[in-house]
Amino acid sequence: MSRLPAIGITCYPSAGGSGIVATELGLALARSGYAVHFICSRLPLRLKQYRENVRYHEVEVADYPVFESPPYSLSLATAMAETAQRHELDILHVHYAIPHAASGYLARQMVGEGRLKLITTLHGTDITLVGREPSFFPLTRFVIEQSDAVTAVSGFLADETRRVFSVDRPIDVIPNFVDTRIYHPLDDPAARARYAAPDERLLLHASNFREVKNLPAVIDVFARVAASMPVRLLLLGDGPEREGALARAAERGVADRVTAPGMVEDLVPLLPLADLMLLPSWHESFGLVALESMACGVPVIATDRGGTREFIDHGVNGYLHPPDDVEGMAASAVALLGDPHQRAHVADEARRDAVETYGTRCVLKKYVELYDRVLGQGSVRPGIGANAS
Ligand code: GMT
Repeated sequence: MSRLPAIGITCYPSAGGSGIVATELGLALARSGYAVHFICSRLPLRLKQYRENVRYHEVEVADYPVFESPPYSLSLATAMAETAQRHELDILHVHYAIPHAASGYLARQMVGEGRLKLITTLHGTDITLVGREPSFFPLTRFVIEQSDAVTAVSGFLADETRRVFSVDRPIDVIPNFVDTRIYHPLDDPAARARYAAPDERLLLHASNFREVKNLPAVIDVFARVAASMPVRLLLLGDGPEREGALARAAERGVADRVTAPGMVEDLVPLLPLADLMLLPSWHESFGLVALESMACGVPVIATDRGGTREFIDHGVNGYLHPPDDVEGMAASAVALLGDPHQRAHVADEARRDAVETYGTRCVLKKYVELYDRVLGQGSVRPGIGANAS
């Protein structure tokens, strides 16, 4: 093949980490000269403006009175197959197993197995929660086995996949990544003043406010820290646990110190304003927002359950605690915020690790190597990722 491979990408278009990783991967590939075709139910959040080498194909889901709910997965399979044939796609790279890998499998069968390769990237809840639902389990296992390659965003998730689904196929571990030219430390006193006074420390949590994010711990840690120093909490995002979290803040007597603007499309200008990020999830297969915070020079106190252990080194570039160890997390927060020298040191380490190991260019190279391997091609082409950081 003399041209660069053409890649179809399917992901959830919402603000979740899997959609962000998939979109940023597609954009980085496009900057490197690949033809990238997004095949999604809606325009992904970060794809709003025109970009060279990027095409967007919206899945049209037909409804009909006999359907209890429109069969999105089948319309997606059709859109994938048609896009693959029309634009000579070499690879379908699907993000999140359910239902994308199943639709991808159907599309590959329609196009012809030898002509289209299927790569499935597992992101976390597709394995740890959704995929193990009895009604999805056999299908999830089947598509994991049938994909031409499977990647997981952490060693933890790869092990979990093998354990839960009893599969022994190779799973490539390719971590989340961050564009460190966009996510970087920023001193913006005027913006910060909207959320905290100069003598107050600003804590931050950003998520989809699902149960797995352990919002009660965020509030309880914050309340404990608030008892020993002037602090504010910025809660970014929306989801089922948001109201409960605000009610808990009122019960703990800290509601007037919490700002919760709801869903924000762009975390870039907000993350660097914080002094500390809290991510005490019950488990986190990677924890993209923790990495984005680190790139902004914001230390993170994160759960020690899951993939966070693979990029956070406790006491060096952040802190790890069991999700129910509210006291331990509060103690780490108080110690860090009370010692500006230590905070600056941890922030520097966090930024350095984000840049050196998890920048777009480092991780893009791993995906490109995988594509080459799956297509049976030579080594990485020079110049890959030249426009990425
Ligand atoms: O965190 C979520 O619940 C959203 C979810 C998603 O699929 O968008 O995030 C998962 O994928 C991210 C990107 O790979 C990871 O950084 C998150 O850790 C993972 N979430 C969980 O494992 C809970």
